[in-house]
Amino acid sequence: MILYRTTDGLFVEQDGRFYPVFAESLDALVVLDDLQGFLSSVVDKGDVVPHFDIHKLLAPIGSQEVWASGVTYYRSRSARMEESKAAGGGDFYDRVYSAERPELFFKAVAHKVVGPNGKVRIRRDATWSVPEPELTLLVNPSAQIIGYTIGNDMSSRDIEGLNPLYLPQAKVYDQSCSLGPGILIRNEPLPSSTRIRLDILRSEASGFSATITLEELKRSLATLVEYLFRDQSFPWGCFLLTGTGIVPPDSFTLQKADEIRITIDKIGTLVNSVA
Ligand code: DO4
Ligand code: MG
Repeated sequence: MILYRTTDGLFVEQDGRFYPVFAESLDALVVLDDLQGFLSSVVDKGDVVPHFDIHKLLAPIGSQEVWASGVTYYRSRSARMEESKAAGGGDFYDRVYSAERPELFFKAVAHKVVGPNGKVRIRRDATWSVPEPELTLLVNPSAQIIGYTIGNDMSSRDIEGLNPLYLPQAKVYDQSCSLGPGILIRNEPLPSSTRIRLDILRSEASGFSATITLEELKRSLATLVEYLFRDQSFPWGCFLLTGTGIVPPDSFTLQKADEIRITIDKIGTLVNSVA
């Protein structure tokens, strides 16, 4: 079942049919003890809407904080070691890749998040920017993973490469995060064969495409969530991006009007363009 937030309210989709969800907000759903059970009962009632307008989709977020994990794939470790080598920062990425404690950082709250078909931004003071396509967890206040969506952790590689301490500036700015199109609500884990695909389309055909599977994710999702909830509470739950395994070659930087398409099996495709 996929939960969507739209300008007309919340809807759940199963087998291509859409059902209205009469809840006050996404927050009210995330705090339920059994969201999957609740949405199944909505579907069972059979109140199908005749037409679902995808142009009305909003980012599937309410009062949740958005956090992100870093260097959870070998490709992210290698790319970052290279970009920060000149500044003497390369060693940090290798050390965090092998350490027991994962890298976790604050990414966004709702007003910095862009929804499906919205525009993500390149920082005005950045010269080298990339999207980071990441499986994103919806975690309830009791630290249970209750859903999965697609996240784009927009990043300014030149700023992070100057000094790892600049990471919050490289990663956190208006429209630096995108989520959607909906949330796959599911209590069971996703199979490790789940594919994440990134396509960057550019009119002059010099875009980029790559695919990776969750098999290459170094850490378990449960461990990432356990560290995030250590000494920290989330009354409305939270989103956790799980890191990128796809980094375009060093010669690539995003440009205005590029279209970014991120597809994850069973969840869908998140499409954004660059403002
Ligand atoms: O260490 C910097 C951030 C890493 C990150 O965002 C990622 O690996 O996805
Ligand atoms: Mg990332």
